[in-house]
Amino acid sequence: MVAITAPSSIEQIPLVQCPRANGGQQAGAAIPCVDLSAPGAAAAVADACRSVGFFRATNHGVPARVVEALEARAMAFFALPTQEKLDMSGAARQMGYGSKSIGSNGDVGWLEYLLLSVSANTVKISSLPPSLRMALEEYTAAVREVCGRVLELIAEGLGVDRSLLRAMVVGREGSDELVRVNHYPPCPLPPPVDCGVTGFGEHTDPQIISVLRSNRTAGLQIKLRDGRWVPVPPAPDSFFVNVGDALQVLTNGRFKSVKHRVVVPEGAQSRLSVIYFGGPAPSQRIAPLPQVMRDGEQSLYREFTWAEYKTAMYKTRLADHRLGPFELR
Ligand code: GA4
Repeated sequence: MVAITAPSSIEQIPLVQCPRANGGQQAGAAIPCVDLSAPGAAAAVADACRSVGFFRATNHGVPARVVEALEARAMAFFALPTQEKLDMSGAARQMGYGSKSIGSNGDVGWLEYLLLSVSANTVKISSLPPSLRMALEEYTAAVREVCGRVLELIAEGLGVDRSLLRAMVVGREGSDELVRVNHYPPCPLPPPVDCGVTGFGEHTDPQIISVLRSNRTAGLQIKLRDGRWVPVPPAPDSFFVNVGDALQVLTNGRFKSVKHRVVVPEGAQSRLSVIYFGGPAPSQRIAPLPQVMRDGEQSLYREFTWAEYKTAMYKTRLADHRLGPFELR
């Protein structure tokens, strides 16, 4: 018999209890799916953002070759020796290549990643391999359009001016757009794994919306309103959209930012996900949109700017309730 010891680095990675009850098929049913090109898309998007804060988007218009090119370049990058990855990605605050450590307040996960500022479609890290940089730029340009389309549909579904939300992110000078490429190597524990290994701990995204795409490997879970964690079955041809904290405030709590996490699946596959985070410009005031408020309705939040929220966010841990200090009542 061979004794298997977990590599020492994983001792620092918290183990998360995997939900067992909800199988893939059944869980998938809890996740709304919206055809972005269908006539009723605005109502369906608004409904999904209200009930779950998360949905799967099909008919998004992003060519498969753009997605596949990025996936191939990113996998090639992650296969490089660690020092090369570090050397290529620079060391700006919290940006660039990272491994196991998320943020700067002690969060850890079983992953390595690239976190890049992509505003105005310039990937801000010039030393990345040119082929990866180009693939990222092409991908970002396409997914930014998905973000724009979803923000238009959300606005329409909320009954506010169609371009109001889109204009905060897409094509807006100084908007704060990030792309994160997460690579989760195969599970470090031999099967059967009773207790899942945390890939990315539970959190909400701070931005307006996030648009995620992953390869065929499972792992993403979302927390439903009733408190159940459900796995999100992989759908490599679709994008998943998350409501972020800023959209929760802009809608005065009508839409809720969704808690999500990644639990590394058992087996030998590695998971690759790419997330575009649509954030506004630092000076953008984040407060409920006057057009969504009913007569006499009070704001649930004290007003803040995106710059203030980011400063507060960098002082928190992943699982913290970042909107807490901004809540009134
Ligand atoms: C969560 C969503 C995005 O991945 C991210 C993360 C950011 C980071 O990696 O630097 C944060 C996290 C995220 C929120 C709290 C802070 C900041 C890590 C962390 C512990 C890029 C983002 O915008 O907020």
